[in-house]
Amino acid sequence: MDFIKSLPKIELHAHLNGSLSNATLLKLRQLKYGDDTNIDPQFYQIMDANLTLSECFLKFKYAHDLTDSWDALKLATECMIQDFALENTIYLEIRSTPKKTVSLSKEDYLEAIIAGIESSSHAHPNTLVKLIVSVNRADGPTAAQENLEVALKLHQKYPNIIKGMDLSGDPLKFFYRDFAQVFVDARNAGLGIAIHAAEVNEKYEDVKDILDFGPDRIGHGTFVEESGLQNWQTLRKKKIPVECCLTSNVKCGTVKNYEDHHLKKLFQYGHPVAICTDDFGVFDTSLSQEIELTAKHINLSNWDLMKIMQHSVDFSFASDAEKKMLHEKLDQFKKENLEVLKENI
Ligand code: 6MZ
Repeated sequence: MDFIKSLPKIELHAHLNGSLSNATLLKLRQLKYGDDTNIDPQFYQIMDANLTLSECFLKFKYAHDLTDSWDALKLATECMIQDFALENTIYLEIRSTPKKTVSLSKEDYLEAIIAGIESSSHAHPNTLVKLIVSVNRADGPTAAQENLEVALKLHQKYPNIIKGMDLSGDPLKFFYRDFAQVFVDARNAGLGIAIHAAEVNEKYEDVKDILDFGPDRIGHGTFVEESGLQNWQTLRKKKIPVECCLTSNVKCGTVKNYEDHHLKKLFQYGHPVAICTDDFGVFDTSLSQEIELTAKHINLSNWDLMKIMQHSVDFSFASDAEKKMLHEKLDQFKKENLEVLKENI
């Protein structure tokens, strides 16, 4: 665990409103509701694995109520970054769905997160943070188009922060083709594309359409193989990296147990994978814990974990100069820990 604790980490798949610790929720409740600080963690956290994926989505409502103002969003972002920084995360991509609230436009919503990212760059200079603008499937194509427009506008203003677009939300809502043009336009404008794909064992036509488009990365990818040999071959041939979120999948019941997680097979095939938290607050986990669980249940060595971090840098949405800097940090760590790395190959 000491090795994992000190390993410089890369997080590529973390939703803001799913990544709030209990301490953050408390601060947010105080900000919105004053001294009414009664928190029942069960409103937000999934304590056991007996929920369906659709039930998991209800959990986010609790956070959305608390992050509906500029100050709250900035605070939530700062707290999330701090939590990752404390785990020695050297690179973090936050993703979030812009929402209109009583006091915020979608643009304000993203600006508040960016303010949190900017203020954190002083407090946590060792953690480089980027923002991916999400589209929630459940909100439909019109909202997706709005998110694209605001993402493109802010990408112009903050080209070093807004780096990508994501399709997430309940996978049973709408079809990928309903959003396809948004992602073509986002790609043409220079944004990286990360799309949740094959998170559930349904809608195989969606998986095909997503893989044919060829995002820079897919989220989960749990049922790519079940969705058809052709899809599996496309994933492998295009070498589309898969953001794997073990605890999320186990707690949402899409993967039976850690040992059976598809990361195992992908890794054995030499397919690019990243180890990610998804929603560390909701799933009561952390990036270190996810890395440890992967090592334990998938049987990966320290050397393998190191390699996953290095590959994650390669398919991150950082600039080339930033990737070089991140690789240098990992190389330095490697040099300093050569003995521990060798011991456990
Ligand atoms: C798909 C997910 C997700 O955007 O409000 N989200 N989408 N699969 C998952 N696996 C469990 N976990 C989170 O963060 C919360 C939103 O992220 C998406 C959902 O749309 C959720 O409402 P933001 O910051």
